[in-house]
Amino acid sequence: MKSRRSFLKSTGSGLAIAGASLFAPKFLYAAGLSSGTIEASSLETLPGKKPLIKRNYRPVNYETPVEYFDDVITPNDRFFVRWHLTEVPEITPADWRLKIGGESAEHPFELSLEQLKKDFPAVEMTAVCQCSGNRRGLSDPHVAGVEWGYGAMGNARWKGVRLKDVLAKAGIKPDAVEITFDGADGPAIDKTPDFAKSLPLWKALDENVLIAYEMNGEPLPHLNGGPARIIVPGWTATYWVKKIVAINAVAKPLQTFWMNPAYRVPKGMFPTGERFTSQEKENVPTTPITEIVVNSLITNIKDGQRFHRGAPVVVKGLAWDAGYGINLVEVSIDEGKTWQAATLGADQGRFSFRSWQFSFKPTQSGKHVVMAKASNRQGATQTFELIFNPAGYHNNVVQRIAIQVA
Ligand SMILES: Nc1nc2c(c(=O)[nH]1)N[C@H]1C(S)=C(S)[C@@H](COP(=O)(O)O)O[C@H]1N2
Ligand SMILES: [Mo]
Repeated sequence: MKSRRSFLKSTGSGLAIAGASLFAPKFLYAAGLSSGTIEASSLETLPGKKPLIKRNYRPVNYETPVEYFDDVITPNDRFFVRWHLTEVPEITPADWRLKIGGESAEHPFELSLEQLKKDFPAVEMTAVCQCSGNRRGLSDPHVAGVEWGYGAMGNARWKGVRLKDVLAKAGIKPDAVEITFDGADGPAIDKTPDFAKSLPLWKALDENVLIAYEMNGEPLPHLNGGPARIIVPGWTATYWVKKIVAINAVAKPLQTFWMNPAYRVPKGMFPTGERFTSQEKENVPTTPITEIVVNSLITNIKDGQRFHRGAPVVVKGLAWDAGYGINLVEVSIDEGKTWQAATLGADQGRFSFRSWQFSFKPTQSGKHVVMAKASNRQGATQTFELIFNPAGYHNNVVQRIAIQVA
């Protein structure tokens, strides 16, 4: 069923050890290295992709350069790639099977891609897929894990079927607490545990959670999880299991490395509307990461860029949150002393990136610090100081870009 002839295996010189850093939860105190480390990585082209910023080759971890975010939709060939394990089998659509079962399923069954498309209504939605560790490389002090810059995220139009429709066919027993997800990827020579995740039952039954087989109108690309993946709009990408091959309804909380200790944040550190309580324990100080925090990115200007006095400077960017809806983006051109509202672009759905734009005419020469800050309908906004946590998650620190006016 799975061809092991993936390009990952055929190239021999992998040096990076998959997930090794995840087993060393000590902090690497190297303050001051942040931005240098981010820029030191090289651009490389993976099959089917435009050049992306390489963070690791084995497993494949490549991020999207900021310049590629000039559109609200991130094209498939520019979309970041993140795998925890080195063995990522290519599965042809004809060979792919999805098993639905588990001790809390009444009628376990199996689906081909054709059946999935034929037996359940298709749904399409635009949603941001953002790695929990996006911007981890900017953490100060440094933390262990892939040193992502700003591009471990993307926004695509996903087409698939509702997970809840598929689960209904299997018949969920009243004792079910979680739905578990297993991808076809696996450990090779390294000791990284198999990637398996779960969602609380109530979240798995949310009408926005899909088993997706298309991305931006094309079959889901191999590196982004084809033939099919889970999408969980509003929650960080750790739950968006790629190359999904097994979905189980279970009566006990899933205990895998990827549920605990990985992908957790200290309890109470971040405001969260949606909590994953079956994975919480009274004597454990952490809780699973869930919703994406409010964030924004300036996409068209860079530190040190030069502009002419009296000529308009146009600042463009993106803003997003967990699906409550971005309702305000403010820009400051005086290091945060005063703020003005940017113009928001068209609303492409509450889980999508929202574009924004702001223009001004600098009247004085010298350095101008440009900052952007998004807020959502709940009144949540970005932070000015890093909320430090050992895994470097949820970095939504307001950017500061210094331009030169002459
Ligand atoms: N099967 C499988 N699914 C997975 C992962 C993985 O390692 N294996 N990584 C997850 C994480 S942490 C992220 S950030 C996203 C990345 O999705 P992308 O490669 O399409 O950008 O996939 C998620 N789904
Ligand atoms: Mo991730």
